[in-house]
Amino acid sequence: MRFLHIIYAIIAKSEVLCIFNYKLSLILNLIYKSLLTSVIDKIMVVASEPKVKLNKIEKAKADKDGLAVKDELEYFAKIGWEAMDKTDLEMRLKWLGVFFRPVTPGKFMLRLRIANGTLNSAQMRVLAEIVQRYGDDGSADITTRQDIQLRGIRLEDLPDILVQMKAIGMTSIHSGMDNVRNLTGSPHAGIEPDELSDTREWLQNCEGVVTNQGEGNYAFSNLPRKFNIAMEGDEIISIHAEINDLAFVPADRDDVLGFNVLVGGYSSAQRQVEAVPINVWVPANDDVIKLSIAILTVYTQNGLTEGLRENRQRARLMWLVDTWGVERFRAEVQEEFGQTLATAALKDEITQDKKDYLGVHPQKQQGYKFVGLHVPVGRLSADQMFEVARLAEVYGQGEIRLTLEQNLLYPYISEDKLEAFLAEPLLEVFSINPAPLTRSLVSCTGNNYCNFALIETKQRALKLARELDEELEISDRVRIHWTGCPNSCGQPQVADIGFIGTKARKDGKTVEAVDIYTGGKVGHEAELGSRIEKGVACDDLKPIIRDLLIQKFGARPKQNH
Ligand code: SRM
Ligand code: SF4
Repeated sequence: MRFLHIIYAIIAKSEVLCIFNYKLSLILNLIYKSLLTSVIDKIMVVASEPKVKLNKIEKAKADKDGLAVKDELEYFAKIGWEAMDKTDLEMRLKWLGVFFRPVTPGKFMLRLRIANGTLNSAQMRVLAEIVQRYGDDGSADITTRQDIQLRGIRLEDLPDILVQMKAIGMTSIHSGMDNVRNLTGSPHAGIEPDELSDTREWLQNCEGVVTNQGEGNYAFSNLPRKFNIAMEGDEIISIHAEINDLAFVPADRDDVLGFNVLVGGYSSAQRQVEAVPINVWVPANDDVIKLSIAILTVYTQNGLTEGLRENRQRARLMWLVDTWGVERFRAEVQEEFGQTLATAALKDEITQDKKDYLGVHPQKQQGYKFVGLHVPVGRLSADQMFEVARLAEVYGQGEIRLTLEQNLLYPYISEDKLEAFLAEPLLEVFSINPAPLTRSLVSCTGNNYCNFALIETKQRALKLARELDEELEISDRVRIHWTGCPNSCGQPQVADIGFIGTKARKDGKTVEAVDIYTGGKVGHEAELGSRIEKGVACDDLKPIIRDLLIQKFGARPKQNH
């Protein structure tokens, strides 16, 4: 180009002197200008592209898609985790649901996908066998997304474990990092006598499309950030629609049952924001899945141009909605959907507050009850998992449900076996009617396994709840949620009382502490709670919470307390 520029300059000059050069000059002039135009065009295109500074994770994903490690797992298992590339180990393995735990190096966590929290006894038994082989290191947690995480897993066993899981129709794919996470729905779907719509079918179909039937799906393996989907099928809302990136809530439109659509809810260290309606209603048919895919596509395809891939703290779907406004967001989704979207139904069908479903409940199907069991902070040992599976087979039809409150639910307990079921020893540990504070306790993983954690959560949460249950008479349940750091995995903002782990100074020392939140409401008038106290040392917490329970939640001290 530079050479051409010089030639053109010479000819152009000599052109003035010599008319014979005219034709040559004209031809060169044309070549030069067309080349120049194409270069200018290129410059203009580059200049018109937004200047994107990809964040570290985006660069790593651009180098190699997270899902690519699926084909390398055998190799990793052979070389061992110590020899693995750091980014593969700490980041990309999460696309397979495999989490390296810096707190327990070499003992991995495996996060499954259990759409709508529905599994069967055969699956539970295989999961129990997997963790059993790791002795004291092996356990499982029911998560706040109606899911199960297995602990103590060794890398060398993972290829076999994934094969075993596939054989029982389970997968862990896409369950971490920038993927669509476990799909949550009503835990009582299909068994609640008055339910409006059974969410299981939609969620399982959506799961199949998103994960490519568990094989992994490159279409959705590089979202700008995680993506949470929830769907409610009942007038008693059990999901947390308000903190999901995409939520479907039941709504009648012209006497047809369907769902109003909310988007953008999330909680993070920097921002907690409720999902907003986008004035869309979809009927309860395959449009639910089509719309989910359209929203995911719009989110993924505009991530780069709209700056979502620059800053991890500004990458969730709500940031795109903020940038465009709801109207444009709706229009873009409609374009992707390929049909005119119906406007939202005037009101949704959510009329009742969230229930916990512990205890015995009438079931839609005659002759059966469904029974909710409380699993203290969601933790299960291998032996307990075997028992959970056995009870489902002996007393039910082999089906087990998980709740967002980290509990278990058994459908199809035949009425003639109910008494014997309730007398089972497992129900002494996993009670159907625990004391009010223990009953509604939720806790994230905390510092036993999570390197983000600023405090220990699960044991501390249980101890405080049990002690206060001993001391106080409380007529209503009080939902207390603990989370070990501001990432808010334990959903403290939706709780009556929420604790977020932090550090504070006490007597010249740094100690484990919490920020205290209150006012979270769930159900038909959901609201996020707000912070009332900062940096309270965990050791000083009990009298403060005792007072709070007495003043705000109608608790009364029991005699002798
Ligand atoms: Fe979470 C990261 C555990 C639900 C917000 N979450 C993590 C990691 C993976 C961090 C890590 O690598 O150690 C934690 C794994 C710890 C471990 O060993 O167990 C972790 N999150 C959990 C679970 C297990 C908590 C629990 O005890 O139940 C939940 C698993 C759900 C599942 O089965 O898929 C869990 N996390 C949530 C929720 C609640 C929800 O989804 O309703 C939230 C808030 C809602 C949301 O996402 O908007 C949540 N987790 C986060 C965040 C902050 C996200 C953000 O946009 O900034 C992180 C950190 C991150 O992604 O950068 C995080
Ligand atoms: Fe870990 Fe923090 Fe999530 Fe708790 S809230 S699991 S400590 S990242």
